[in-house]
Amino acid sequence: MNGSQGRGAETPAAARQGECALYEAAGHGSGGHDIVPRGASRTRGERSHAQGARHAAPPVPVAPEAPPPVEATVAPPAPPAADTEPVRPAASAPRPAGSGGSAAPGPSVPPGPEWERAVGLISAADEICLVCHVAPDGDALGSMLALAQALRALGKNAYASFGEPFTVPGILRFLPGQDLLVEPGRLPAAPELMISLDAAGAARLGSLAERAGRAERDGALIVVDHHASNTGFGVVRLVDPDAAATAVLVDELVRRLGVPLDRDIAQGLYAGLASDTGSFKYPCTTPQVHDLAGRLLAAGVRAEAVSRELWDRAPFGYLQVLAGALARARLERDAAGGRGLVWTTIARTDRDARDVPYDQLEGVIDQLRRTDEAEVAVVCKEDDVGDWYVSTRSKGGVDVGRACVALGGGGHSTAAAFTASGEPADIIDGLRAALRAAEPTGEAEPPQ
Ligand SMILES: [Mn+2]
Repeated sequence: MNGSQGRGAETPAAARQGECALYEAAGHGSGGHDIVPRGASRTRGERSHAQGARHAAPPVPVAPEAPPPVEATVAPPAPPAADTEPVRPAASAPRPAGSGGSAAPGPSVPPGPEWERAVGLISAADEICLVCHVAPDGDALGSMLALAQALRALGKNAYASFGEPFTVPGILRFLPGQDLLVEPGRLPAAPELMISLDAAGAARLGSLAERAGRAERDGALIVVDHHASNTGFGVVRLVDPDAAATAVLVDELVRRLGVPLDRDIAQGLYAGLASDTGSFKYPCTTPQVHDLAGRLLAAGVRAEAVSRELWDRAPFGYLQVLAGALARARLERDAAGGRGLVWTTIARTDRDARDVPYDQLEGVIDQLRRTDEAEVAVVCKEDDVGDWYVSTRSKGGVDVGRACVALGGGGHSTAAAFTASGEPADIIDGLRAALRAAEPTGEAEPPQ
């Protein structure tokens, strides 16, 4: 997977249904990141963001405690976030209000036998490698580190990793269990068991996809995921599109493994749950989600502290870049079939002037999409190599996913993205045309 066109798409089911899915987990706004078109991955320029980590967090030491062969030292500051984008639906198809119960996510996952098989494989293995999708968001990394710590509590040699760029996003550096992270190249070559978390397909594992494929051939790959687009990889598949987050599934797995939720494990799960529900705002926020959140708080998680790390902090330079982006925003009432389009741009020079790395711009779209007069919101962000990553959101009346797919990207009907080169004005011209071709989803929000 690679390619400058589009990024891996996360497509949690929830999102598809208008739920939560994945809006960015780690983003700044409650909204979420962008969507990531499937299969793509930002492979250029991410490293360069490294120095601007969101908080001046110190590099994350990634040295395994266990026996992994390594002494990895990762840590670069800034996260690559590009890809991480969102997948959470900003507002996907709204679920009927009050429909709380039914489609609630929950440990309803796959039938019992899959859980039993998973527990059996884990119990029999001493060395277990956990992997999550590239450019990990709060659900991917939080779920992985939570499970890694639970496995460590069971006495397993657990290693956790993700494909390059191996950089923990700044907003996720508060997550406990990072001492279990190992650079992808230093993972045991042939672990007894691999567990993939929050990845819809092996391609989303980036450089670790091949290793996962080998584990699958060896009958040693468990997949824990909640994307409706999951490709069906893995030998044992704990895949539930109705789960609000992979963290929901990990909670169930940890319970079945008999590991009590301690504060550190709960912290990772809470980060995942909060991320993929857009801080408990998306339609996937069911009673079951709050039940789990309640248990996590009871285990010692401080909600305000996690929320602050995930959403409520940013360097002053970010506010200045945001201000510029909002000042440049254009409202085109006639676009998007007369429903309105609002768009803006953030060039590399705009953020360089404020020393703001590319990966810190994910929350901008969440401000722009608040515009009452526009059904569609678009932010064109220039990355460090000069390509433009175009994030789009709709309120349900226009299928931006279709438009973005037509332009080489991907995503959901209400949140999608694509990558392009050239001038922003030309890119928007192309998007306008694609939006005209995209038919209404029939899920328009009620007029305000
Ligand atoms: Mn997720």
